[in-house]
Amino acid sequence: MAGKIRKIATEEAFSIPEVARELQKVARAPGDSADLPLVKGIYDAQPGYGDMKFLDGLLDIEGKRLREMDEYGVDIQLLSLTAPGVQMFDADTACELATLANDRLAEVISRHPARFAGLAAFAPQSPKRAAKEMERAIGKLHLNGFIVNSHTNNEYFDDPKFWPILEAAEALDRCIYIHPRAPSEGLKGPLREYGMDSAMWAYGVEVGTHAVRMMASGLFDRFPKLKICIGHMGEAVHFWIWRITFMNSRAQVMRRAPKTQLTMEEYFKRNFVITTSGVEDPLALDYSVRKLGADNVLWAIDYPYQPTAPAVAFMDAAPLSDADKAKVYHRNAERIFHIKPA
Ligand code: 1DF
Ligand code: MN
Repeated sequence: MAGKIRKIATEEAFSIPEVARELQKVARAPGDSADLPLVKGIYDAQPGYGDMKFLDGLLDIEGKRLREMDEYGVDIQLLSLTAPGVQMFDADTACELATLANDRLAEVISRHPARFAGLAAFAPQSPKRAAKEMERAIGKLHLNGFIVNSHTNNEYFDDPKFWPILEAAEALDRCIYIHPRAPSEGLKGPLREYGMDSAMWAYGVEVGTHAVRMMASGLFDRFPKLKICIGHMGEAVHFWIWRITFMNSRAQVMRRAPKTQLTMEEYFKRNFVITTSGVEDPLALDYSVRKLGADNVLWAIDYPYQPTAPAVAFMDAAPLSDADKAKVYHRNAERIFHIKPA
């Protein structure tokens, strides 16, 4: 390809001081959540994640981040409030901070409309207020979609209590990015040792479980146009999808799972897109594009948790046609997240 190809990175994390301060309180409160190692490390300077200086990178948007984007030719970062977002707070605090984070995000985008886009946070603790904030975030702030960090108080989107959120996303025609957080109470036990309660393994187990629960519950029959994005090369769900589909139809025959109009594979292809965040493996990319189609795979860095240079080098060297590379690098992000083509 002769000209420079537009690069839109789609899972790029930021925070604001007010959310960071509230997470420091979470770090100091008693609790046993699997998110605490990361929260204590990043927000309360305890050994571990804090050593990586992620907090500086999260709070900075217009300084080093923008310079690094320039250096590696990243045109746009689609920003999202970093995990666990507002989902560890009480409902009132969560609603308030989601609103504040969305306002700040809209401000920074208005200063750099050609460089940043953004996913709106909301508080699943209060689904009705969440739906209102979602409407405001699209209608008034013109943000590009939504971010949620998997479970909230150990509950998942197949629970009907969350339907106002899914209704809002579908009605607004905006995708919900289901980003990881550490696993829920019921999942965390054997994932605690050896650093496995992290992006090494547990994040994928958590979000993969969330995605399969949604498909197997039949909720996509109620919300056929709902779009869900999952990162980390689809959290491996499509690598398993043949077996998920086969065994789900068996579970349906045994009446252990609800009857669904479509198969699990059909839901995954219709209702999900995936991103490449944090997986720079050309074989995994090749499989993903062939299995799901080049229209359903989006490029991401996972800044500041992953470095920019190798994420760009990976996609530049990817074994894809120029047309497919343009889809993964920017066209799919433009379509799914309503980002104006250059
Ligand atoms: C980590 C990874 C942290 C991802 C993240 O947000 C995150 C990490 C707190 O490695 O500690 O977004 N990730 O998406 O892989
Ligand atoms: Mn991430």
